[in-house]
Amino acid sequence: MKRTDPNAIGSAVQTLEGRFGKLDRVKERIKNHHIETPSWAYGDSGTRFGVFRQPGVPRNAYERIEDAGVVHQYTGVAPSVAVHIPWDKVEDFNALSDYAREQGVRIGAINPNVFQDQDYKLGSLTNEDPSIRRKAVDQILECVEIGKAVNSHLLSLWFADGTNYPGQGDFRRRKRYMLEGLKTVYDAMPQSMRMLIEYKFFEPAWYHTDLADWGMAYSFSRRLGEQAQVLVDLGHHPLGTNIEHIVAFLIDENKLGGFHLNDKKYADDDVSVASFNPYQMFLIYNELVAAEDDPEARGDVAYMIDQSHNIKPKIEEMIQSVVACQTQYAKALLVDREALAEAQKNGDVVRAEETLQDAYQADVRPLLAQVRMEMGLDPDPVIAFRESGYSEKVAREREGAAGQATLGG
Ligand code: PSV
Ligand code: MN
Repeated sequence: MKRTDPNAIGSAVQTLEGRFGKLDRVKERIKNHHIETPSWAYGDSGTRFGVFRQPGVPRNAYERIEDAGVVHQYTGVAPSVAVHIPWDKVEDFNALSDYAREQGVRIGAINPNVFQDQDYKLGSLTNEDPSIRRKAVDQILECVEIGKAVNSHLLSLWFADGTNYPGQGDFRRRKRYMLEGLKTVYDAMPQSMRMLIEYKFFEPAWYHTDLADWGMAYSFSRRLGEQAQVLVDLGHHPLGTNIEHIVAFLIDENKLGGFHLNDKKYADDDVSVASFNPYQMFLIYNELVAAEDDPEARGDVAYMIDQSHNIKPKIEEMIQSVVACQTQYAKALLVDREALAEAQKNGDVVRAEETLQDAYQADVRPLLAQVRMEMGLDPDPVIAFRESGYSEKVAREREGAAGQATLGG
């Protein structure tokens, strides 16, 4: 890790402008591209093989929000934090919300956890036992109320519901239970709230999951109404899936609600954004930017990170991930859309691909450094954070107390 040479930034950005034109508007858009970070990625996490404790790990919701505030302080673009209930449950959510504001952030998406309670072994909303289905609905309704209390407009739903063996459940009946439960929740939401429906094709259920893919999430969201949309978690697809195509399709249907950003190599690995597949991340952002540029495309997309920080120091990994999003977003903003459209219309495959590569291969690091300096931030957020001594400080202050373990991503 080397510090950016401040004297080299101006000329590097000028060179970039020589190739891509004036970048003032691009810089504005980068400054306004916000990424939400998840409270659960700051707590101790791990795998089914074990949880590794990290020094200074936050012990409760307040300390997780404090750490999220630090990520915002160094990046300038992570002003909200998603919470998971009951992991982040507190007596007084107004007080938690006030505390978040003091840390420079606000509470974002509310994520009900209906997958850990013993009652949910055979499902939550799709359980055959009506009293368990009701319990899950009530838990989610409580999250709607929390959302209202903290002025959050996002209810983000993921279900572990599914079966492990053929014959274990009736697919069609479970589908109807799911719709019924979602509808009860949907009807209780205020108009300002959006329901984001997340899908995942396996884990912890190994045979089938009740919301296995984007088509099922899309179908439920259509049955429910305009306030229901699909959430795309990048780790929740079979290997090789063309996620950018799904993204474009959902945008065109005004059904893309948001993302859980992360990366994967094998399964739902929950490793840091763009650590393995930066080109995929770029291609996803390319679709998003194309839609931002299209006056006919509607939509309000929530960009949220959902990762499991098991090995790297958590705050550093989060800063890296926010920067990784910014990097691919910045590259996507450089795509010459006119040239691309022309090449596509003319069937010029090589020129079309080269147009994307032109932007993807550009080094946008000096541009991001300049953006940060204009925002009054250090151009090198990871280094600046390391130099701040925050990790050592919280390691001392939070020493000895066992952190509250959460499941990452
Ligand atoms: C499930 O794998 C998931 O992606 C959901 O978003 C959960 O809320 C999150 O991870 C944390 O377990
Ligand atoms: Mn997720």
